[in-house]
Amino acid sequence: MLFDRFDPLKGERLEIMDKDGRVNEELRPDLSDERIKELYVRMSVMRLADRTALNLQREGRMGTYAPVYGQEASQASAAFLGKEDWLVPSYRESGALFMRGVSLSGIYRYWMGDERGLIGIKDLRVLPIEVVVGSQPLHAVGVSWAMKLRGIKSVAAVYFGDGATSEGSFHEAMNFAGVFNTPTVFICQNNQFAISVPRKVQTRSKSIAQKANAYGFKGIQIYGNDIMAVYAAMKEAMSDAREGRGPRLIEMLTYRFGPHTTADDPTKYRDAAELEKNKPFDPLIRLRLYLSGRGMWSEEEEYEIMDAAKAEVEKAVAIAESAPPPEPSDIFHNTWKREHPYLKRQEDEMLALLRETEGGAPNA
Ligand SMILES: Cc1ncc(C[n+]2csc(CCOP(=O)(O)OP(=O)(O)O)c2C)c(N)n1
Repeated sequence: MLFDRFDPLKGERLEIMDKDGRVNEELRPDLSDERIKELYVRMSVMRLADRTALNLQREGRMGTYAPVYGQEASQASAAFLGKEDWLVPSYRESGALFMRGVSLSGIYRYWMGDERGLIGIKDLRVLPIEVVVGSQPLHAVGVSWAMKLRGIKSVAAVYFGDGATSEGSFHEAMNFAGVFNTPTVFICQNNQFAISVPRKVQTRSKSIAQKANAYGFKGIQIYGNDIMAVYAAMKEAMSDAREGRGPRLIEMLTYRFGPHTTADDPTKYRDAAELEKNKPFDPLIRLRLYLSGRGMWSEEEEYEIMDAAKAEVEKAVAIAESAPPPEPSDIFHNTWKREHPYLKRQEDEMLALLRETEGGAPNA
């Protein structure tokens, strides 16, 4: 069992496929080469879709965006959830949503400022995107506790960054999960930064994975750019949580190649040399090397994969951009099931203000 074998307190971490695409055969999980190829193709679309979002923002066609560049293998963990499970995302999870089956056009629409883009996610058992750092682990624990109380074998997998582990709500969630043995899988994508704050000043702990020990359940640190390690850790964690063996924490070591969001400039706080040092650990490069070694990848095929990806992404952009523009009131209507009196008051105030200013800026 991987969670017992790799002890974060001893500085042990799981890696199965190294940066050159070589596999530790003893640890090789039950992922067929066909499935690996399929994951490579979807992760390639994810990367192109991500870069396209960044370009759209730079062209003034999207509001803000939080890139996933470099974190594609960690984000692909969402492909290993069952239909009956819940995905609880932060703002960084466009790749995870995509792997879960949320439409790209919907994701684009959301980041273009139209919340209706993600209306359908509840049917996929995905919670709304959470921007308040560290708050969604509590939601995931609530959801998974509800599942447990109802006797439904469903796990809530919650995504957050290394910075989020400094929030009190993260610790409350971990404690509650431990005490009530909820079927929760905590996924920390440790991309080494919380905006400009490096991981090494975020916590004195040697790892984030070891924090699970304090709450009485198991944690593991893995190389999050290694899709085999991601799959193996997810499989064990999901099954343990589902079968009542306890919540699990997976720390996925990765690296954010791009900016935190389109609103910051990482060259102000990050050494160019550090970025270069991390580039060879790219999650897609190692997969390409692996597949190539198995005779399942060629440059010619890469062109085909990229052509198909380009068509898929362009179509999503066209759909998102042709959607009817949102009404100002839409921002109030897509989270709560029932009308919330506090939000209703805010909405009425906003509409009155808009009428007063005929849509122009108040006090203009
Ligand atoms: C409660 C709260 N405090 C501060 C912020 C501003 N903020 C947005 S993202 C972020 C950093 C989060 O870093 P991390 O948890 O490591 O996730 P990453 O963005 O690297 O994926 C901060 C401080 C916020 N959104 N919410």
